[in-house]
Amino acid sequence: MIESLMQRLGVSEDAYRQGDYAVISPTDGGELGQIRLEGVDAVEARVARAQRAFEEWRRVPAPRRGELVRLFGEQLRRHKEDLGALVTLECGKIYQEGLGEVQEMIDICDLAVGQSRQLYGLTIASERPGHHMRESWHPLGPIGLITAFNFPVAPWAWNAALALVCGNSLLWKPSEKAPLTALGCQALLERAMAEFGDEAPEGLSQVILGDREAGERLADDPRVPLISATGSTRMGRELAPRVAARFGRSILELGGNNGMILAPSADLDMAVRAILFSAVGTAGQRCTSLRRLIVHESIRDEVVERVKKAYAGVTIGDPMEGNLVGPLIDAQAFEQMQSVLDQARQQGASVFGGERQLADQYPDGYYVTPAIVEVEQQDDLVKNETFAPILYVMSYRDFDEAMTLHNDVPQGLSSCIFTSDVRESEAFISDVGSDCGIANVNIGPSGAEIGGAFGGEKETGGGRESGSDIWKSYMRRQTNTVNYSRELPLAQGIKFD
Ligand code: UN1
Repeated sequence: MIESLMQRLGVSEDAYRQGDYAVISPTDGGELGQIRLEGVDAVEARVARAQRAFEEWRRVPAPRRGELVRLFGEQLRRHKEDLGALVTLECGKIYQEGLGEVQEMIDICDLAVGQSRQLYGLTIASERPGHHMRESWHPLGPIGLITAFNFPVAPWAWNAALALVCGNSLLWKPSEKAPLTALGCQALLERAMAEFGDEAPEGLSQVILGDREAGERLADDPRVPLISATGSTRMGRELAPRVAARFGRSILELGGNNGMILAPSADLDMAVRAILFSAVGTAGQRCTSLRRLIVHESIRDEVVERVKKAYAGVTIGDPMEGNLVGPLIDAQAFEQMQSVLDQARQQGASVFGGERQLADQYPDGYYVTPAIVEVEQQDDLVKNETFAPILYVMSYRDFDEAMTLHNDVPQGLSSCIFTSDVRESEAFISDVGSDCGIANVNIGPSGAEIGGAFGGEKETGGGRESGSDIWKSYMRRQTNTVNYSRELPLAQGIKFD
């Protein structure tokens, strides 16, 4: 299967059959290919190429740059099933979600094409006669993109599509756990470049298959003005100071610990469906996965019972075969989940689910039953993000208590409330409500559309990607003052003669 997928995507066999680093599928632990990991010298050479490509690409008019992204979007439409299946094979998310991820790529391409004609600046009133002031936006440089295994292609595309129309070149370091999807995306982009013609310079987009050292080399390079990274809070804590030390900018999309406040007035049918998708979808390996359910004490028992019933109907197995839950990424993720569940039991929490499944059929595939952990209080275990399907359940008495519990975690990515009380829903998204980058009403915390800004506060890193005015992050702002008079008045009325 892998051969035919890679062939249709346009990746040559050499790229994934000749190396000493094995790429493993989490579905059954089988080997998908072997790649060569590049060292720091190769990164150095790639940055130099990216710099040259940037110097040419920034001269191409922005709407023409948009045309390249349009062609890329067409390639993605044509190969949605192939790339979606590759995401499933390499990362284990179910095929429907693999397709969904490619759809996010297509959507951001559409947005970026429109944006390419709207890289608007401002005109500003000058205090001096015969003067014009304006603000304009210019391309930034080679952009470094670091992505994670769980969403191996969409976050790259959110950054890449906008960065390209903004006139930048790209250096992409994908997760070592998901290099093949990166090669697939690169091959499709290269096809779009070939169709686009000579204006797209060689080296406009490059993939760096490397380990942590390669990532650090990229982060340290002063020719790369912006690093946009998705991953764990631990990774961000190491990366951000390196980039800051050379005054580079970073966009960080790190861990989440996403909560739902479930009020007594909520439509429980809707809430249970939302809980199921957001806690169990992608086997709990989305940064937006629902991890904390803060439910009103009066409905707690009913809700827990209904959620358990919904969990019992979830099919676990081969992610290509119409199941709802695929495997965890690897043995380490499984062990981490088990260790957290053991600690919860030791602390007296009640644990439902969490067992390994299908071990006979897939000795090297780590399938689990999603877990529900009822806790009395929000302790350190709950405050930590465990990248696995564990849903903590806590109850609250009044709205203020729910809000306090909700915000009392170090992360601040996504959040939601289910309620029919407009006072509660408005308070939740008010200045004193959720402290997260994303706050939803009667919708779960995951599955965001690309039109909004995506990212969060506190340990989530503060970065934003995707829609809204995020394109500005990939450009440099310039303030221009033009004197069209025959005098030279100074600002602030200063006399200097
Ligand atoms: C991620 O898990 O890193 O909102 C990204 C969502 C998706 C993106 C998740 N659109 O769940």
